Amino acid sequence: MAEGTLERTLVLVKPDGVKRGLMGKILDRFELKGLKVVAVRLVQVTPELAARHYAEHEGKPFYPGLVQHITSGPVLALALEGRSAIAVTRLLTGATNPQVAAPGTVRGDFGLAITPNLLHASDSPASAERELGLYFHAEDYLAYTRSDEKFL
Ligand code: FUP
Repeated sequence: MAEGTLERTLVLVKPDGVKRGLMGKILDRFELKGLKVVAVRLVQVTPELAARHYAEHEGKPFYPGLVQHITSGPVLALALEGRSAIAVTRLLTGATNPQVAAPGTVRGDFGLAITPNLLHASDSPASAERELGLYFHAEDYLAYTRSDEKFL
């Protein structure tokens, strides 16, 4: 297995995760895996930002509910960095429908419903770059060394 390219990805803990008090538990999964938190913001997503974020889903039956949910309270936006960070973060997130998401994943362990499915995670390098740009500016990213970095 290759060591994996160093990547940066976006995770959003959605309003259901924030309101259920699961921010810490969710962040813990990613931190324990070895991903480095390089930027954080608590954001009230506006309908305009939601439309940009979910542009690829516009017109789908679940789109109005998706926008309603993501704008229904604060989201915790996280920029995570690490080897193969995009794929690793998706793996830890679990399948879109929490009812069939594998145990051990965030959705598999904490959810039952598909629209309030706890979090969003970018699904490709192109999505990660686009989506990070919706929530963070270049100056928001902080560089530092984790004490366990030589093992990661
Ligand atoms: P994911 O990448 O796993 O977040 O899932 P998708 O990009 O396919 O879908 C984005 C969001 O749309 C999901 F997080 C939840 C919502 N959705 C529904 O509410 N109903 C569906 O049938 C599919 C997706």
